[in-house]
Amino acid sequence: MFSETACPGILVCRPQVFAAAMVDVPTLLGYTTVLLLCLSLLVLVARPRAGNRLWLAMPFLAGACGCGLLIQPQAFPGRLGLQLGAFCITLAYAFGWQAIRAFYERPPKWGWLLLPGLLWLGLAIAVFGRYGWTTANASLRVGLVCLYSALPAWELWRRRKGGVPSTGLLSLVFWVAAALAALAAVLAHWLPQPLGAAPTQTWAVVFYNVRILLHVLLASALLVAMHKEREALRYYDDSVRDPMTGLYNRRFFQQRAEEWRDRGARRRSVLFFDIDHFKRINDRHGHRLGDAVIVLAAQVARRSLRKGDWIFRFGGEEFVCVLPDTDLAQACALAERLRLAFMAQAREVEGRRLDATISIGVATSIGGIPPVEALVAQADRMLYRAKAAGRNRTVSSGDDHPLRADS
Ligand code: GH3
Ligand code: MG
Ligand code: MG
Repeated sequence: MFSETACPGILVCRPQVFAAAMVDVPTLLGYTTVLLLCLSLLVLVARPRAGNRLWLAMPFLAGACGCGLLIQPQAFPGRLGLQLGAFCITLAYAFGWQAIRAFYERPPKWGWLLLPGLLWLGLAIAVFGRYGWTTANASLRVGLVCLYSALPAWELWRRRKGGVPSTGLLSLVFWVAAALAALAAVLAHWLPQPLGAAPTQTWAVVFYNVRILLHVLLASALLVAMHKEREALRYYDDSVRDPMTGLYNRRFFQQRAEEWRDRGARRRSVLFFDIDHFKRINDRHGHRLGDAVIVLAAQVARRSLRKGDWIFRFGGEEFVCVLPDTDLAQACALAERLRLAFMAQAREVEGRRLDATISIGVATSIGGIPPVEALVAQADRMLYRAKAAGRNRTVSSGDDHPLRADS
């Protein structure tokens, strides 16, 4: 079925070599085909709700088609069957890249997915085969494998920070595949087929198959792990966020407080703010507008505070902000910025005149560094004072008097 001249640059083997070595290439490819088909079915059946499941299955399907064609190349005239088989395997790598892009909800780049492989196919049929340029043929084919391994490797590598834990590991799998393919492309003249263009040897076929199988199994296991990790992360995120404002909730504050305690003392300040006369807003304008005012307060807090600051919705219309490495003067300045910004933006909400305001209590560590819960309790006491002093003001733990009122 396979001969040394059947298709330069693709899977070509001398049957007697394999008979002696007890390795039967069609059987090896048959196993690979069945395995790839099973994996594609598994993806389609096991992940029926995943929007990108087709892209997860496509590399396996293309790989199975490729191996199938290499087993039965006589289905097409001349060398076309083997060339189409190799094209399908290249396509499997390209679709693997798109499976990674689909994970990040990025659309397919059809030109990049299809054109390089088609270009190789055209050259293999019209030029390499005709003139016997086996090395150029093998180099280009393996070079494409290198390209389609490096692209997902890079895609994953730049997202490894802030991504799910398996991102870096999967990137590494693709980098190794890209490096091996790059090496094979350079050494194609000397490497036995199907790794390169020289006459085939048993070890080359076995190495080629084992490498593909390892790559497929590792990549699919890690990609499934990434899906699971992202799902778990989304569930976790839902459990620690308030759905109305998108801010962290009190449960997450408690978790953070424990972590901050474990990490040791660090200077920080806390703002505790509450919307003034909120019951009145609800009573006069209804709960729907009340909700809009709460969302507005969250947005203003996000915009007024800095990147490393933490904002939590503690209860109904009560918010806590934790400001790392912030002294009392800075915390009071931020609190005033927040209060004035809210006052300006809550003058009118959804076309209704509201003149809503907030009161803020500020606490900071003076002398020792108390746990954050103690700062929150202190900021709450300062908030109570701000309310008692007439609302719409900032009161800090540093002074017994309102910092500024009604500015
Ligand atoms: P003060 O100035 O002293 O803070 O007076 P207040 O009327 O704002 O009093 P308080 O802070 O006790 O009011 C909280 C009200 O917030 C009571 C509750 O009905 C309302 N509330 C709590 N959660 C929500 C919510 O998610 N949406 C709306 N619309 N109202 C809420
Ligand atoms: Mg209130
Ligand atoms: Mg309240």
